[in-house]
Amino acid sequence: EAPGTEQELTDGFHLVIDALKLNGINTIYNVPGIPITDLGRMAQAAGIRVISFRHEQNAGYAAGIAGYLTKKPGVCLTVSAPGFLNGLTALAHATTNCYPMILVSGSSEREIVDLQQGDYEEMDQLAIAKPLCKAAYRVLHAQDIGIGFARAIRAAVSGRPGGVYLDLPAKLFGQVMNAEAGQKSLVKVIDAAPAQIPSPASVKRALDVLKAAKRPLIILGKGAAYAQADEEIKSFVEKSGVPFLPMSMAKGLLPDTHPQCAGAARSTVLKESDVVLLIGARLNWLLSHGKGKSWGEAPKKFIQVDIEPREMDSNVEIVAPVVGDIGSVVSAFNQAMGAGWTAPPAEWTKAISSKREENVAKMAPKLMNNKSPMDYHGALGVLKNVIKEHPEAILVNEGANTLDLARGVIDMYRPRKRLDVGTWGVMGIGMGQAIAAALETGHPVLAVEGDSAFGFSGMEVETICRYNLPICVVIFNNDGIYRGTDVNGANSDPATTVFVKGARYDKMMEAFGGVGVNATSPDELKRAVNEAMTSGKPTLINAVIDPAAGSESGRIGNLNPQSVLQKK
Ligand code: OXT
Ligand code: ADP
Ligand code: MG
Repeated sequence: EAPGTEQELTDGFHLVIDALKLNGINTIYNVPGIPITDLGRMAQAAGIRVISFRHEQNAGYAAGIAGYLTKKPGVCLTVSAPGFLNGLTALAHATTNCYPMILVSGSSEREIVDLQQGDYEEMDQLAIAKPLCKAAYRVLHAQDIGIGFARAIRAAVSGRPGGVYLDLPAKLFGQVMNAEAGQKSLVKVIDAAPAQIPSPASVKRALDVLKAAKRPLIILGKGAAYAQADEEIKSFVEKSGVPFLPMSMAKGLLPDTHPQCAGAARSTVLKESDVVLLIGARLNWLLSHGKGKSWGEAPKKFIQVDIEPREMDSNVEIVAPVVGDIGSVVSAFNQAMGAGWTAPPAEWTKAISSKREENVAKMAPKLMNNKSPMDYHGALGVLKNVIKEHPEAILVNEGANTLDLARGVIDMYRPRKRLDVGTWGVMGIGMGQAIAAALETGHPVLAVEGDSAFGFSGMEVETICRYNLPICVVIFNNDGIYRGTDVNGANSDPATTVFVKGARYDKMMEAFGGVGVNATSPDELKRAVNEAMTSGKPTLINAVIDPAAGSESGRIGNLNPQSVLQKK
């Protein structure tokens, strides 16, 4: 060939990287291996932030929460079969929680997989992923990489956000094509999540119902936090004068200390309200399906704002469904309310305030106790003040008692600062979510973890140290699941819910060069957390909690089936 006539070439590796960059995706959460090791290396060389984890599930939880925090799909990259399956739990979790995420997995040779001839890591991954996510695609030709990523991105973020699976067979990466044609084949997704404007009639119907209420309530869910319509929501809530109840991850959308916040009067407002406006919250188990004892006797009307039409009437009748994106809906509410809006009857708002003050006053002395070993309230009283002094910090939280009590005790002040177990109540989100939160926001992270909960992702403390992230992990170490006091009467094995007594999780952090502290009193805990928040050094504090302090399953013990035949 004469000089100058050879074509300029590109290949599957480079097209994948170019497709991500073209769409503003600048972070990949991954675990390397065949066939995607070089893809990670090349992506890093091309300026993408490639964060390598120790287990795909944690990389997946990181990607999911990155999607929640940024409204861009978080990308998790894994190897085939076992790596794919490890990531799949996180993909299903993202879908369940409405987080936009793309799981990209390498896969084996189609010809061999489909004939089931026993390829290296053989598995029909596309078929397995399909029922667990919003959409699943496979790309077989290099010239389709651009379209494949465009479809994946659009599917993840448009409508109700969720998880998308993208299958990339090993052979694809090495496929070569003309570089110019390759560039042309890429797609920059325009308006990936188009505004969904509510119909004026639905807006009017909703406001008419709300206006006629004597005891109205607004419930804000994590969909409202996801929407990033913070100012619109705040002015709507304030203009309406209606008390609001934040679901766990919606805490801080308006401060928990806001005069209209009914978080500390939860059972009262659920029972006594006559009209309930749900904004980005589903009537699932966390809200007792909108019926039964916790909702009281009196008839109730529900108004629901959601982007997903099929969410309406899922559990009870919705008298005023408003389908649209929360930003558009709430701004339509604000406009349609006009100037003549009257606040709900003072009798109602005063009743809530006094219940709230009563509950807060009841809790206050418990938070001041200086017991050693600590109980949950003594330790949480310290952490409540840490977040008060660092409202920009992100709180990651999992466990049973550790979760339920921290949710009630620690006030949040800003939107999207509380990240927890979500709709499934899943253990294991801790370190993945902490890592993504630190990377995506640049803010310090406080991860408050039950000792069992931490165990599901604990190896990622190495990742935290490797990337030198400003994460302070506080482990509420009560020697077990719910409590550390169970005894097995049948043989010498330990009881099923207890761990090694007096374990020192702080030593795990020290093994990788981070700061480890053993804290046995609220004072020691306070000193150690404050030090970590100012230094920004990776820190793990083993907070020694009284093994007898917790209760079975925290606040959801009622969900445990009971045997009528034998006592435990
Ligand atoms: O109004 P009333 O009077 O009712 O009072 C309420 C509020 O008004 C009031 N309140 C306040 N008072 C004063 N001041 C303030 N600021 C205030 N704020 C509120 O307090 C009460 C309670 O309020 P709350 O919390 O809002 O209301 P309530 O009634 O609790 O709300 C109901 C729910 C359902 C919305 C709420 O409880 C909730 O969100 N729950 C989520 C529960 C959850 O998801 N739990 C996690 C799962 S548990 C279990 O499954 C576990 N596993 C199994 C497992 C899992 N999950 N995953 C996997 C992959 N494998 C296995 C395991 C292994 S937990 C677990 C480990 C546990 O052990 P750890 O060592 O980790 O943890 P420890 O328990 O600490 O040992
Ligand atoms: P929580 O657990 O906080 O109650 P859920 O996860 O049950 O919240 O509900 C979130 C809801 O928000 C989902 O039904 C989802 O469809 C909806 N949602 C998510 N993003 C938006 C958005 N931008 N606009 C409207 N609804 C949204
Ligand atoms: Mg525990």
